[in-house]
Amino acid sequence: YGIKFESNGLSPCKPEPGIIIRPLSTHDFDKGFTNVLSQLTRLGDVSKKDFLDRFQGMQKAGCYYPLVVEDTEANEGQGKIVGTGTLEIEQKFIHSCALRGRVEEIVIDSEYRGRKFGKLVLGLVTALSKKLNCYKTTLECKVENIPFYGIFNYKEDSEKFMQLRF
Ligand code: 16G
Repeated sequence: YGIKFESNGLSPCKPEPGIIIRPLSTHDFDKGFTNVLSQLTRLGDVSKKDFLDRFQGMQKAGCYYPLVVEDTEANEGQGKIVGTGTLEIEQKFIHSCALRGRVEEIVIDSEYRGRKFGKLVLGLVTALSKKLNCYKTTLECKVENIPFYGIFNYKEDSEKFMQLRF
């Protein structure tokens, strides 16, 4: 997506030997992408066709920026998706027809936590939203994850998140 990000001397392309962060690709279903997502919430039934159709829809919409962390050395060099995070861009009339960023589905495989991959993904989607001139970028998270998002200056405000579940 044309962004560069550096933190603590770690490069976004190769934070560790064998680890890369890159945009989602069609091959990632076979590399365990949905297994990572299932560690965030209920995945439900998602076949390879479902994945490809939804990914194509996102690409067509043009406002989704899904990133993945891949361990390229896992599975005898076949590669394994070990983390993900997505930036969504919403078009507004308000604020002089501004853009709003939404950070979604940030999750790292349980076996790969504690290696700062979550921070890299969040840093990248946040930097991307700034580069795309979003007037604000928001996210929903569990209370216990507030300190994590605080590292990148996400703050609670007086607005309350409301939802209606179907
Ligand atoms: C978290 C996620 C959100 C995801 C939701 C799913 C982040 C920052 N937030 O709030 O993107 O959609 O979990 O939860 O990753 P649900 O299955 O209860 O809707």
